[in-house]
Amino acid sequence: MTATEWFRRDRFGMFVHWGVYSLAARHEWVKSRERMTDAEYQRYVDRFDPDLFYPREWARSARAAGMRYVVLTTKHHDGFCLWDSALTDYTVANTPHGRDLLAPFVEACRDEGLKVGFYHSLIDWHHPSFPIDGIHPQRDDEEAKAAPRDISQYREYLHGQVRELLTRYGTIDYLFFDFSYPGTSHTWGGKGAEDWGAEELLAMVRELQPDILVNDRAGIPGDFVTPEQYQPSGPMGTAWEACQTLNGSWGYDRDNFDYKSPELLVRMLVDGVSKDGNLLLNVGPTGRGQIDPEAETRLAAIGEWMRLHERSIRGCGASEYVAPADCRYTQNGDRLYLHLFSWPFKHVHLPELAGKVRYAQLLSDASEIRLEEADPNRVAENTQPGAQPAGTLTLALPVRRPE
Ligand code: FHN
Repeated sequence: MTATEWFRRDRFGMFVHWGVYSLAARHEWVKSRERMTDAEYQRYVDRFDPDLFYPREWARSARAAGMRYVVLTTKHHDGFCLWDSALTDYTVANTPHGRDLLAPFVEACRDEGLKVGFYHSLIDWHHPSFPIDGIHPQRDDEEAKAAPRDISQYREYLHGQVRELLTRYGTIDYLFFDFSYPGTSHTWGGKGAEDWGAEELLAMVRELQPDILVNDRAGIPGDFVTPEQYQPSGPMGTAWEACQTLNGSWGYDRDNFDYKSPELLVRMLVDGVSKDGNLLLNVGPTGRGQIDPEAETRLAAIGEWMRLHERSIRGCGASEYVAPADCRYTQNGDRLYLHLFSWPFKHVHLPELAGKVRYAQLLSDASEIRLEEADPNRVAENTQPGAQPAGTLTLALPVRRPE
C-alpha cells in the first residue's frame, strides 16, 4: 500500500502538541505572546518532569477514537527538543525528566498498530542564528535585533535535526513541517523555501524515509495540503488534511473550556471525508503528560460513533452524487452513506438516486429503512434518538454503479 493510500484509507489522526509550554498551560505561543526572554522561559524547562507520561495511554485513546495515526511535536517554535539532540543542549535531556520522549511515543504507536507522525517547527525562537521577525519573543529588543544572525547556520541546524529524527526511530510515516506555505507571502517574517533549503530538505527526507508523507509547510508543495482550523468547501484536487483543535488552543490551555461538542467533531470528520479529506484532531497533554479529561470525553464519544459507523469513514471518500441540504455523502465503491446532520425532518428527497438504491439500512443497528418511507422522522421514532450516538444519522445505501 502506498503512503497516500493508507492516508486516504485511514482518514482520521491525532495531533499532539506537547512541550515545556504545557506547564504554562495557556498557549503554545506563550513565549512569543508574553515576550519572554530565554531566562524567563527557562522556569518551564527547569520544571519539565512529566511523571504521568504514558504514551501507550495516548495511543490507546487515539485508537479507541478511531484514529489510525498520531503526530507528535518533536520541537515547536520555542526550539525545545523532546529528544536528546546532538546539535543543542536545549532538550529534554537537560530537564528533571532527562529521558528521550520520542522513542517511547514511537513504540507505543507501533504497539497499537498506529502510523507514526512527527511535527517539526521550522521556526525556532531559541536558536541564536534564527532571525528575529515579527513573531520572535525578542522582536522589541533593539540590541538583540542588531546582533548578526546567519540563517544559513540555522538552515544547517534544521537539516541536521531532521536527519536525527528520521534516522534514530525507525520508520516514520508522516512529517508535518510548520510553517511556511508554498509561494505565498504568509511565511511569517518573510522567510520562505530558500531560507529553509526546502528542496534539499525534502530530498533528504525522502532519501532517508522513502515512504514518508510530507505536508506542504516547508515552503514547497508536499504530499498533502493542510487547511488549518477550517473545513474546505469541497474536494481540494489533492490529498488534504484539516488540522483542528478541540478548544481553539493547540497546547494545553487549563482555563479554556470552550471545547467543541462530540456532535460537531463527528460532523467535521464526516464533512472532511465527504470532500476527500482527512481530519487531524489535536490534543494538548498537560505538563505531567496526561491527555486532559475534557479531551478524553470527546475522544471517547467520537470512538462510540466510530464503533458503529466506521465503515462510512474508513476507506471512504467523496461521492459522485450531490447530497441534500444538511447532509453529506461518503462513498466506498457501491456503498453510499447518507449522513443526516439534522433530523427528524419529514422526508429525504434523493431524486438523483431514483432507481439506483436497492436497499437501505440504518448503519448504527443495521435496521432496514423501507425506501418508500425513507423518512428519518419515523426512523428516529423507531430507534429512540438516544440510540443514535453523537453526530449523524447514517444510512447505508448500496447503489447500483452507473453502467
Ligand atoms: O503556530 C503554529 C501553531 O502553534 C500550531 O502548531 C499550528 C498547528 O498546525 N501550526 C502553526 C499555526 O499555523
